[in-house]
Amino acid sequence: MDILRTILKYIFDRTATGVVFFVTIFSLCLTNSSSAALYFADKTVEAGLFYPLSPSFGLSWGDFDQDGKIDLYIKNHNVNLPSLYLNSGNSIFEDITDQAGLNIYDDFHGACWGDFDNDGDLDLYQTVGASGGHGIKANYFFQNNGDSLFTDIAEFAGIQDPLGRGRTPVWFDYNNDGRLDLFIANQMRYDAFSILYRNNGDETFTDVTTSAGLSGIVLAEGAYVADLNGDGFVELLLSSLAGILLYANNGDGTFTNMTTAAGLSGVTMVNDLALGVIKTATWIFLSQEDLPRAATPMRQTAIQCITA
Ligand SMILES: [Ca+2]
Ligand SMILES: [Ca+2]
Ligand SMILES: [Ca+2]
Ligand SMILES: [Ca+2]
Repeated sequence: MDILRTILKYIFDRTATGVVFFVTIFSLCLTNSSSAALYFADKTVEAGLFYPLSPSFGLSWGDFDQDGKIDLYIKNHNVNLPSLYLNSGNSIFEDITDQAGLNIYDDFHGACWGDFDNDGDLDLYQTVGASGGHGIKANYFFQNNGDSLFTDIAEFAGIQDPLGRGRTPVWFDYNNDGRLDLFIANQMRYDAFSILYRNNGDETFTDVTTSAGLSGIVLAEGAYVADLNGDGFVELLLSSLAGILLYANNGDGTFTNMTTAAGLSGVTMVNDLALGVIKTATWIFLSQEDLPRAATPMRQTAIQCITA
């Protein structure tokens, strides 16, 4: 566990500051002995994923062509085109960004895969930073055509969110109607808060942020979902410059801010976090930072148990 924790801290410390200049892929190796060793080997070059001098700003795994092999999408911020890597098998990836129609240069931040139309293939939502939060720039929603080509339908779907300083989108079915809904964590723009879109089932969405009790979230960095209390409805957990924010799903289309009640109000400046289960308990792994970023390096990675 110490090894995993060290690796997690290494990844968090770098992805949270947005200064990853190339993608590194670690291959997990296990021996067959009873006292199996655990170690990782750098396979970036052999896998065809070496892309120097490109701030990745995160990545998203998803088997978009449904061949059973998980593929990889990397955003590359606004320095390079994004990269869609097709998993060819045998641990080799092929860059098919151009063929897929994703060769669009923009201020890309978080992206996530989700089958919003329940046709079996993964679609891709991509946020942009809206010119540092001072401009108007629509997000992208790439519908999977099923032939390794994608079409931007964000305008038709009503989920362009052009004012939002997009950070992290996440797909989840908040109302348990069988259709994936979309939450977007937006940061530091007081005329464009984080937003929840309900999936209408006809390839369009409706902004339900206010009626769902999620209005006014302005400092969010990351968004994560899990059914933390086991009632069948998914909770929303945010990393933000104001700390961790926990919104419990009430099961009726609304959420309640349970941050303080859950004992999470004392955590500040959370840039990124991950949920994990260790010995049946759910844990939050998080990275924090001090501002201004240039003046103070990342702080510690904290680990906190929120359920017994
Ligand atoms: Ca695949
Ligand atoms: Ca789909
Ligand atoms: Ca839904
Ligand atoms: Ca729940």
